[in-house]
Amino acid sequence: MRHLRTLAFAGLFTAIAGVSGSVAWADTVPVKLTVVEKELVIDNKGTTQKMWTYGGTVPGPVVRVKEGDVVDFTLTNDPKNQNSHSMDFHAAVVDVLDEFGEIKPGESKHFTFSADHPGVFIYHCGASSMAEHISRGMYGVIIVDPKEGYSKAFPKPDREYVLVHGDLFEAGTSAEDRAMNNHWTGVLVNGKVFHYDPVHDPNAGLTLEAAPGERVRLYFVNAMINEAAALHPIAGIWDRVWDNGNPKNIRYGMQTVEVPPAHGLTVDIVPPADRATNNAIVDHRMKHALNGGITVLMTSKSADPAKGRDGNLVIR
Ligand SMILES: [Cu+2]
Repeated sequence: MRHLRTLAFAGLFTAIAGVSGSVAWADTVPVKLTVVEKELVIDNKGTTQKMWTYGGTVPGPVVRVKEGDVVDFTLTNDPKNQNSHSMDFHAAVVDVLDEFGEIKPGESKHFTFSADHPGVFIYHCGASSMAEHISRGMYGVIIVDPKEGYSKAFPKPDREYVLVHGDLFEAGTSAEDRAMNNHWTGVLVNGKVFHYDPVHDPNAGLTLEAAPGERVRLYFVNAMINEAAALHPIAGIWDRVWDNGNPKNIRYGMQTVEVPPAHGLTVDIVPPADRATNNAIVDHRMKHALNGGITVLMTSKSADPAKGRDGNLVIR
């Protein structure tokens, strides 16, 4: 898993006093992403489609910083690309025409911003037509961990996963048709339809895993361009939900949570401790679920200890 946080304290030595009186250090975190337009596998049987990506994957690399860090960002538009591109970090408060402006193939752009709001945010391309750039795969997740750290209301999870739902259109669908959702064919879960669902797709070889009773945290982002996602864990209940991933926005015992386009949230599920179980994490809008938007979370005592731990948040 690409995990772009670096722990260099160089440059910025700003002490941040948290509400609890604890002291955290703000870091400057260098993040460099290159836009790559390429053929990419979009399902479990190996079908490819021309996608536009940050760093060659859909979603792009997870960026993870802590509240108060300065993100030192450089975007490069590969000279082999055909299109102008840009970067819109939803975790940033800047100028849409300045920092978020587009650059041509062969150009680079640098800007910084302070990640002052904790949570889970989408980043995406904002170049015209935005409908085409996002739905061809130009999106990813930035997690801003709260400076207060964990607490009783925001406990440390045993496993963490990132799930991003995006659109799949028929190859060759125009920007205008994408904007109107014409020729829509399915939901990409971390870049593939039914990516983690061996129940509905015999070619699927991956699932999310946990041991019985573990607290599993999902950072969920809806990158679909026109439609909300109705996130529900079949055979489970969201123990806690933090809207936008901010620990202050807490709800308990939720069944289905609506996630608008270009929004994110953090949810915890705690499967039973006394048995092995399965949950189907779905976008409960049936056309979304039945066209790719289902993820199986398996719990067993033999769960892979590497999954959902140590920065291994996106299972590929
Ligand atoms: Cu773009």
